Amino acid sequence: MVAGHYSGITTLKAIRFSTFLVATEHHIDQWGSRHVRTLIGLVLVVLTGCASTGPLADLAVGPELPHQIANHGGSFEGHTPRGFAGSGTGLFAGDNLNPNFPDGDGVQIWLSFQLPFTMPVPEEVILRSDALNPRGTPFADLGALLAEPVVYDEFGPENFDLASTGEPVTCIRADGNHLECDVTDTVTSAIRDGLPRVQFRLKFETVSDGDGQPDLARFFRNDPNANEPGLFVLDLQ
Ligand SMILES: [Ca+2]
Repeated sequence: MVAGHYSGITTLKAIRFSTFLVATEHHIDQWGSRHVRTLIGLVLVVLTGCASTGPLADLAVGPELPHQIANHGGSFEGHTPRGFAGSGTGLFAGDNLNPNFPDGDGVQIWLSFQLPFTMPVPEEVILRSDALNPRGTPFADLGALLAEPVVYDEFGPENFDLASTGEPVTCIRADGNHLECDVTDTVTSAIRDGLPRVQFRLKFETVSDGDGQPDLARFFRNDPNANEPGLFVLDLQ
């Protein structure tokens, strides 16, 4: 009886503590502090040292592979021009976004993915979308669509010329609505380093073809100006 009662209290405390950790993770992610994440990860490992199951163990071990992570959506993402400060919600890459857009300038997409506290390091990570809806002929006129790693705490107009943190990879248009980019190096490095998120900027090799007409890779389900989680996923194998 005593042991069962004690076990019940322990389980309740574990659930409350795990809830606290999830809430703490949210705040830590706002700060982007890998050191605090690492410290909490160590605390989780110690606390789960005597237990192989339960909420703490789940948090400490993280998700199993294969695993998918949807894009963050909301205020962490959108598009910016390439030549001047500005931003919008829709996920567009290409040129001549609208008639008022300066001819010869383009736009680029910003994506953010939240990483678990900890997880196994995958062998392959593909950035994938099945929501590609081109306007004009961007893939014929603007070269390859590139995904390059970036790091930012807040998305906004001032991000437009942020330096990338690594080499870009070439994305492949698998078929009509599908896009794939092999981002294994960026994501596995981030998981090994305990980073809270990975972020990418998608842009074409050529800013504009200069014809004054829109050539855009747009990613949406129903509304071109809406962004939502799941328009892109990280596919970890
Ligand atoms: Ca054009």
